Amino acid sequence: MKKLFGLMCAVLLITVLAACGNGESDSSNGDSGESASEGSGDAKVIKAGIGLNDDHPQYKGLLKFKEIVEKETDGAIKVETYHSGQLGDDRSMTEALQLGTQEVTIPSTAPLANFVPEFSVFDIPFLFPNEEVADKVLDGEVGQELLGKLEEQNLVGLAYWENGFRDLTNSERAVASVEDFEGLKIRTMENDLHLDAFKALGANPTPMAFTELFTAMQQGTVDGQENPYATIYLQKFYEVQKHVSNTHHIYSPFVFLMSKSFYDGLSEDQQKIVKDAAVEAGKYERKLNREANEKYLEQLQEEGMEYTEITDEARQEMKDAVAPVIEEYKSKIGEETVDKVYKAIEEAK
Ligand code: KDG
Repeated sequence: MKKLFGLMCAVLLITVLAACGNGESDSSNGDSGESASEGSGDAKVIKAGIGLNDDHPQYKGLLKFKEIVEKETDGAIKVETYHSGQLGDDRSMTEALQLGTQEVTIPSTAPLANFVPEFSVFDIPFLFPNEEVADKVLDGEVGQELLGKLEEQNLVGLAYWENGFRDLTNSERAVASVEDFEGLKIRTMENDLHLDAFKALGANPTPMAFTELFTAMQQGTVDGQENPYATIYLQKFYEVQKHVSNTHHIYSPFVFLMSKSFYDGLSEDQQKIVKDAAVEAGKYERKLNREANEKYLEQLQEEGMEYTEITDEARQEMKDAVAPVIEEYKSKIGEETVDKVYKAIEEAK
């Protein structure tokens, strides 16, 4: 009887120890190198996830955010960083922020328009002439006003970062003019304006999460996609895509998002630290991203991609083809927001 009791105690002890061990390794997936439970004491933990990989300027910016926040709060806030969609795609991570099960994500504004329709103003093709004008508009009054609208969705928009001007790639043919879009199966972000703009160009678009894109191109479910050169290069899309054209059809901003319930639980000092850190890390990310976009077109060609230059005339034809779609969407986005953004662009030029 005594022996049996001893054996039961030993089994119980082993089970308890194994359970503790599991808890630690489960929570140490992040690249922070330190798990939420391990060594962080009473620290608040920010789980921050993005869709792009750890070579991308977006991830480098996120590491900068982590460095600033952990230093400025003396370790009272820890940041765990996750890349490559380890925590989900733009939409599901944004929903996790709303639920309070994740604290930070940095989606493109395009999928965010499913939460706050006014964000679709940045999906108007050929809206921004260059990055400098985009910075002024986004960091200025109308850009900040749009960030404020996120609160109704239980989200806090701390800053704009940069994804950049989007360019077309595909595995079928060189795209030099509107006619070349005919029938091409193009993956778009999950956004109605993008979808309708590509239909107007004659393509056959499919909305899809970024996390599914590489496989879809590899398996031929889609012929092509559109993203900035940095993403095309760093995500190795050249392995499954042959042609690249400088369509530059949309400038994609990123929004640095925080869960509102987490943000509201921070002290005022901590709120200021995370806000300033998101802005500071964003400046760093924009700089890295611009350097990356400048050099990667050449490297894409070195990897074997064929580059097609879009002439001014061809770009004008593309603008004409999507003009009715823009007209249609003005009321869906909200005339007031569209007018404010157009005005801010004129002033910034
Ligand atoms: O981390 C951001 C990415 O998830 C995504 O926004 C990238 O531009 C993108 C796309 O095409 O989905």
